[in-house]
Amino acid sequence: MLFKQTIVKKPGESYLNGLTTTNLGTPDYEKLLIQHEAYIEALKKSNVKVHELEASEEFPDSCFVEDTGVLVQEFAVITNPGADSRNREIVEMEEVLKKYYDEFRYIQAPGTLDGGDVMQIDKDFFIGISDRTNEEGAKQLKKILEEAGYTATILTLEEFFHLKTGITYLGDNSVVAAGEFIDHPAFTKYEKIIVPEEEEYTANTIRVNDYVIIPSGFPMTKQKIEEAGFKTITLEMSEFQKHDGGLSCLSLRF
Ligand code: CIR
Repeated sequence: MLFKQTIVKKPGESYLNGLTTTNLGTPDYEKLLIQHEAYIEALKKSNVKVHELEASEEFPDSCFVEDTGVLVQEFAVITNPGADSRNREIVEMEEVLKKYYDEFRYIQAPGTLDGGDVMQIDKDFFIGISDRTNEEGAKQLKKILEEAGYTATILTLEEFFHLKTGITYLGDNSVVAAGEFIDHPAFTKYEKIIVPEEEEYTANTIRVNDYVIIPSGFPMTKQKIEEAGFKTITLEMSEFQKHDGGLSCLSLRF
């Protein structure tokens, strides 16, 4: 997938008090910043520009910028994030996106939607209903996308936090899939790199131009991705994993 631009946001110290469903312990702030810097370097190596936003202490989870927007060529969709403490992260992001987009669409209450629940495969979108994205939000996005000539399939998540926690599109008709998505009817037509249960965290990877960026510590999946012909960059993600964050969550890519 050809991307030219990305937006990322530095985590603030309040990150330590952010939302999590894991029991992996409290993140180490110094390590977190080092991991975030390495993420930015990996994006630059993948030949995209990186627009870096300053940390904001009032929004502990705001480094996970992906949840605030869904970007297509024609317009930016400003989401309505499902977690109360995160909802107003969209105010800053809309301002930032005005530098790149003239046309905007909006997910509106009672609809809620997190960008992490949206995956694009060329002209086709998949939207997950999760703890964060409700049916109304998913339907609003589907309508917005279909009006612009895309297709959109809505599916209900059983297990994963966000849709893209469990599946990534790599390009060339291939997905990396874990858990409930391995045999899911919505994805039968794609070639699948199957993630074993003990490596589930690596189902959230990102393809950025010539590279697939993957988290470190998951050798079986890394090998499968490389055997399928993709070049990889491996990043330490432990401090983001502690708060349910993965590689895709940390940037908007367009
Ligand atoms: C949250 O609970 O919202 C954050 N701690 C993690 C968000 C991860 N975002 C994503 O998967 N797109």
